[in-house]
Amino acid sequence: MSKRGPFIVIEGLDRSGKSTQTALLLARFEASGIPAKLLKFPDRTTAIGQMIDSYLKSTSELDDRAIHLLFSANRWELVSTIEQLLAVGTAVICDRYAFSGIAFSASKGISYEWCRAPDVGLPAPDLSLFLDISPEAAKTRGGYGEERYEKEEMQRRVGEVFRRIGKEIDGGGREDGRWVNIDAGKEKEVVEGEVWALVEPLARGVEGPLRRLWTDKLTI
Ligand code: DGP
Repeated sequence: MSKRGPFIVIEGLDRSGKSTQTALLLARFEASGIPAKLLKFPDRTTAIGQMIDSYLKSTSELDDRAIHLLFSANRWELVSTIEQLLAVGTAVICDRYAFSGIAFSASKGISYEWCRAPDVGLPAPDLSLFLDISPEAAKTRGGYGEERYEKEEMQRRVGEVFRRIGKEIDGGGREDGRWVNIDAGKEKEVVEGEVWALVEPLARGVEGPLRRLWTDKLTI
């Protein structure tokens, strides 16, 4: 049976270096001659993504649960693209995914289980890497921008939820893939090396079907 492409997710706090590291990871794939595609969530190019964009820029207001469901819908609308890429052996690298969905909305006080529910059944990454950085260190990297969540206290809460998610995935067997925390306070090149060391064993393809996130958490 031919292998499918690996599904890699990079998560992190704002200013943790996600965009840099996902771009460097894509370059590694390309240099190795392995087909790969970089996706970014939220994908602001779709109709749903444009609503998210104006919410993040505070040009529109939305109920916390309504925006949560839009973020989730924005992932669901890309599922067939992800599945098709993986099926033809292309690696998919995602800059943020469902874990951001839980982390940011639960940090506003919405229940963790409620936040997780709309993303149950999404394709499960084979490997999720969390770029961990303290909000203080993140702030020194040019400071937070103008967007809604880029505030120190919010980022602290978001980090706590991310660590909870990571523990649950680590402790929950292989169904939701593997989760690794990476110290993103280190030099860019060091982080890149650590990321590639974890990704390389999967880079040339993965055996077995794509799994689904948290299917044990909801009975339909
Ligand atoms: P980025 O384009 O990666 O800077 O992300 C934009 C902001 O949106 C960032 O502060 C994190 C937040 N975010 C990303 N995904 C989600 C999500 O699914 N739900 C919520 N509530 N926020 C998210």
